Amino acid sequence: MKGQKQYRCTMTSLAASWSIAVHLSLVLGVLLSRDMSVAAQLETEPLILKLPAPTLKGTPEDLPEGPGIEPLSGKPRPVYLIAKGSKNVAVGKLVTASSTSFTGNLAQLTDGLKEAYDRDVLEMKRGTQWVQIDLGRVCAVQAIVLWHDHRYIQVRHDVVIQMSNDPEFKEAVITIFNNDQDNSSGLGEGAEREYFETSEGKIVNAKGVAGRYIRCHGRGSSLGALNCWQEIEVYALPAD
Ligand SMILES: [Ca+2]
Ligand SMILES: [Ca+2]
Repeated sequence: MKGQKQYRCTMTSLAASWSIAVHLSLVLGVLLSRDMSVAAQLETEPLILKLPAPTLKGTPEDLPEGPGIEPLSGKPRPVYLIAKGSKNVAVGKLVTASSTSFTGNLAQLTDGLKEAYDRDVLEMKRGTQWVQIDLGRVCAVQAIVLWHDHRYIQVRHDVVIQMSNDPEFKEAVITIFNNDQDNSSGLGEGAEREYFETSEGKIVNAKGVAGRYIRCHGRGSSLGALNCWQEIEVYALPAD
């Protein structure tokens, strides 16, 4: 009798678990389909960038390689789709940094100029350094495009991009890209690979994260210890 009772209890709890599971999957299904319909409402269009001319210095033969580095693509980048109506909201915006520059000034990061000339490059000291853009208001950021220094074909180290509404980046910091795989910059282990940044720049998908400040970290490159910057573009829709 005792055994039968236990069996009945087990069957009852199994039935209850099954009904909870079915209920949860229905709720999840509703939530997922609602998310997908929201995503479907966002119409997209190709991101059109004003690209600088490629460097005349050519491609070195001894490029760094390894499992942590995306090989250099010799082909033009495929069309990148972005939420329709996205605009570069970084033009002329205030830039601050973790250190002063040796050459160039911070305003050059958002001045629209990014040719492979020395005069279009800001050089900062070695070690992990950051530059930060104040968009002036909270924006739903779709993509961030980086041009560190395409005078030379190189791999920049510890590219870590974060967003926050706190200018000090002490609270509610969202990391949207991190390729510091060995955590040498101490911001967390990055899952992304290092990459060669050419005149096409690097497009980082910001997935609509809302924020006012964007902080871009770096730690030298495969060619030198200095931190260099030419331009940062931030494509966004106005936040709700
Ligand atoms: Ca510039
Ligand atoms: Ca590193």
